[in-house]
Amino acid sequence: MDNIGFSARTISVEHLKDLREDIEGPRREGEMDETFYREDLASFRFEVPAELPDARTIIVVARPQPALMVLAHHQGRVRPLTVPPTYADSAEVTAKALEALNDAAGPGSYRFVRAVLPLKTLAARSGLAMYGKNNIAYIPKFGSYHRLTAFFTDMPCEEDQWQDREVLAGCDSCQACVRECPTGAIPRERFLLRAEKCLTYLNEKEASIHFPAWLDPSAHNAMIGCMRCQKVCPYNRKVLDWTSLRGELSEEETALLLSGRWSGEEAKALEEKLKGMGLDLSVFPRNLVVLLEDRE
Ligand code: B12
Ligand code: SF4
Ligand code: SF4
Repeated sequence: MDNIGFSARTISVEHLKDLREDIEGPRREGEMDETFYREDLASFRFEVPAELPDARTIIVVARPQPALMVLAHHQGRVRPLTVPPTYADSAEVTAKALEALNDAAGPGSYRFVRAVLPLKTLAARSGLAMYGKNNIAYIPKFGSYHRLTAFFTDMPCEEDQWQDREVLAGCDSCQACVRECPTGAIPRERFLLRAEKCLTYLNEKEASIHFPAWLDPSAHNAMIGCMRCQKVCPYNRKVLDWTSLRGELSEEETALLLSGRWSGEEAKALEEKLKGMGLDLSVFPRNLVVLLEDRE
């Protein structure tokens, strides 16, 4: 898989209970916001999938991915908008990973079923990635610019790579992400992110839900998500300029996106255009409004 740009590691399904404990332990200790847990973590499935009852191995895969740039024409100006790595091409990465796994295993010899599991934990527990203090997973050479995915397979687990989670060596003397985070989501006093404060959590919510009053509008810096703790990180120095320009939005298209009225023929055409850029209309919620209009 290395030859086509993927990195992969394997863990035995025996560790599903340990993986669950990595998530449930901090929850039991009261370190996790319950609403966040219900919304984002309760859907993990820490069991062998019904469609592959003889699964023996979990394969976790990382594929380097650039940040994206979209040029939005708005009120006579061209505004470059960043879409962080991993918000695009998710189906393509999964399909390519599956193809590569099938090729590596020999067509038809083993089955692969997508795993609904905590991917950073899997990557860190297999040694594929290390945690940054910002709780993001880093791989060699590409830092945090990569997409993770995982599969169950009936392939025997010849190498169970389960291990202790590791932190990047430079974090102790750095802490730049702690200082840069606009919402105080990266705590000094503990490792686990305060996910419920993270700008990404706040701006991935539905358009009808208002941003909390304490959030400074100038915190917004990307079309979706937030790039601050990744941009400031020295482990991303080599990938910071790795950006893929995906196209432009006309004044009319930007206005339609901002209006939030995403039905009818025009919206359909915009949806198709975004799809062509590898993006999805559903990933452009209300922070676009704050980003374009509050900072004129
Ligand atoms: C829920 C979720 C979120 C939530 C919560 C994030 C979080 N840190 O938990 C929100 C909405 C805030 C979010 C934000 C982002 N996300 Co997100 N998210 C997820 C999701 C669905 C689950 C993550 C998860 O399991 N969280 C639960 C917590 C408990 O797990 P954890 O973060 O790994 O925490 C562990 C560490 O704290 C560790 N730990 C605790 N103490 C200690 C002590 C030591 C010494 C060590 C070493 C470790 C350690 O143990 C914890 C549990 O194992 C995954 C997809 C998936 N299926 O996994 C994507 C995913 C993790 N997200 C991703 C991305 C890209 C992001 C953003 C970068 C998006 C952006 N802004 O551009 C931000 C990053 C924010 C951040 N600083 O973490 C990518 C990760 C890419 C990467 N390189 O890491 C994923 C894998 C999606 C994907 N397929 O690409 N996300
Ligand atoms: S910015 Fe510094 S402290 Fe934060 S993850 Fe990167 S190296 Fe670690
Ligand atoms: S993504 Fe933004 S808000 Fe979330 S932890 Fe990183 S810097 Fe803070």
